[in-house]
Amino acid sequence: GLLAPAVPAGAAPRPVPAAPTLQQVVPAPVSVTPDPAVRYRLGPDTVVFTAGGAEAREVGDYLAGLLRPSTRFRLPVFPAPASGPWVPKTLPGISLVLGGADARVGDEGYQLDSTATGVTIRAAKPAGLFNGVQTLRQLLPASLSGPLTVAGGHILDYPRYAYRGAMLDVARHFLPVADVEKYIDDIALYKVNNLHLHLTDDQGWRLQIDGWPNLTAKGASTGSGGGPGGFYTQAQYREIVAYAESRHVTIVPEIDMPSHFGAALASYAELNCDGVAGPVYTGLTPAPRSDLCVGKPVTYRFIRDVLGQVAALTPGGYLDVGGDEIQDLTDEQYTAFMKKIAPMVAALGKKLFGWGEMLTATPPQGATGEFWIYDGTQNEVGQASQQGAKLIMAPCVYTYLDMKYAPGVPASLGLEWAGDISVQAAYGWDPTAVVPGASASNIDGVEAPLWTDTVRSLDDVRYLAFPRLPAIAEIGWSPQASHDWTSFSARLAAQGPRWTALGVKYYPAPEIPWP
Ligand code: TNX
Repeated sequence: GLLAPAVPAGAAPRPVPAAPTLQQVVPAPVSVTPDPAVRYRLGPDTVVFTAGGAEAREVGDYLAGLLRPSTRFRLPVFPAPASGPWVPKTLPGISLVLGGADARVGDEGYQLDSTATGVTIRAAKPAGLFNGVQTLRQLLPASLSGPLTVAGGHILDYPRYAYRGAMLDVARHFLPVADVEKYIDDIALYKVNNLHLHLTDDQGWRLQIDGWPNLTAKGASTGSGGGPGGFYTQAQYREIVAYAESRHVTIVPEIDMPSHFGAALASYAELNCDGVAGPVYTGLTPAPRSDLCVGKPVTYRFIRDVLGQVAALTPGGYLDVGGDEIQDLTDEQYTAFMKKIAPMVAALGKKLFGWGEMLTATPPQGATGEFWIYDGTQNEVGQASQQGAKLIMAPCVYTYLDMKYAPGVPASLGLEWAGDISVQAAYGWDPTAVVPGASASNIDGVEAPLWTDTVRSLDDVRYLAFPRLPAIAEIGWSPQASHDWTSFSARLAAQGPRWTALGVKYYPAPEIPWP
């Protein structure tokens, strides 16, 4: 007949995969205390209790929604009050409790107790509950089938850095909303809490701006390599922001200036110093015309309008104005430009964010610079941090996910200007040792950028990000004292089947002992 049996008659039964141990978590938790005498087994009667109001309830609904399709369990979500003498220490089932956690968990940490009767996650804030749920997911078998046991014991966990970021360049190659949302889910599994969207560049302008229709009519019409382009309407951008919020991820929007401004220049003749708009550039960086016209008043009217709309659409605290790779402007012009832009961002109630070069030009107090290149500016970046600038570490030689893994790998994807970056290289660095003279207390975190000059699809993004993104996520989350390649590579190996179950096609790096 047409319907072949799923398992051929006489085939050996599939081996039941071993349940993960309590230590098998990426990023490594701060402290893990296994109790081998007990374990919790999820079953058809398991209930999800949430205590702490609507925000705890949302995390409970999210968890149940993740588990229901494969387990076929009902997993009802019941609210329970956060405190009160009658609330048992551990409710039977999975309990997500806001309040009563160890003070060390802070805003994003959690504690997890796994016993014979259930798993309880406690946190001070909803983001902590959400992060605890990411840990719980990794403690369940990747396939979410077979016996669903969670190893017994106790975890106490909180991040080393408040900012763990991934950057996605949707300018060079546009990615539709659904793909961005999938990437948000991908990064949230590793407790990455910021998605930096590179929304504009020479090859494309990807956000609709009211009053400037050519930005999307022309500026979004193509991309790197001359593809079809695309853009987000403001409603779609809001949808991405809301989806990210539901995953406790903050969107950091970047409008790159004063260079990498070519798509805007191509869209409006008046923005060009010579009053002539050329075509949208579709080649590789650098583009022939990239710097905006610093001497024209319309430039600042345009920027004020754009930044105002982006700020209004974005609840997160950061507004990223790029500031990288100046082509023709003098240092004086660049500095004068940034001195005009910084107060605009402040007036919009946002924190100024930009690439490392920006810290050479702006008053460092209150500004955040993303360090990426060793071009001689790194000493100035270190000095700026001593004067109060905040740093995000994205050193290109370790964190640039668009670099190849090895010569010719992958064959038709990725660049090599910052070298090849193996998984071990992506894991082999410490944020405090990157920028000479950097003030350790002003390092806010790490980021893994993914430029899409050669990257065309979500599958491409995932093949480059996995397995390197979890390496950088661990550097951002886990205590430096736990940094250990042998431990990491073993824990990373256990993620492979998870990615397969989630439909993520990853690079099976030879240095990882995949199961
Ligand atoms: C450098 S990193 C760039 C990007 C390119 C990338 C390609 C940075 C701030 N600028 O414009 O896409 O190289 O790897």
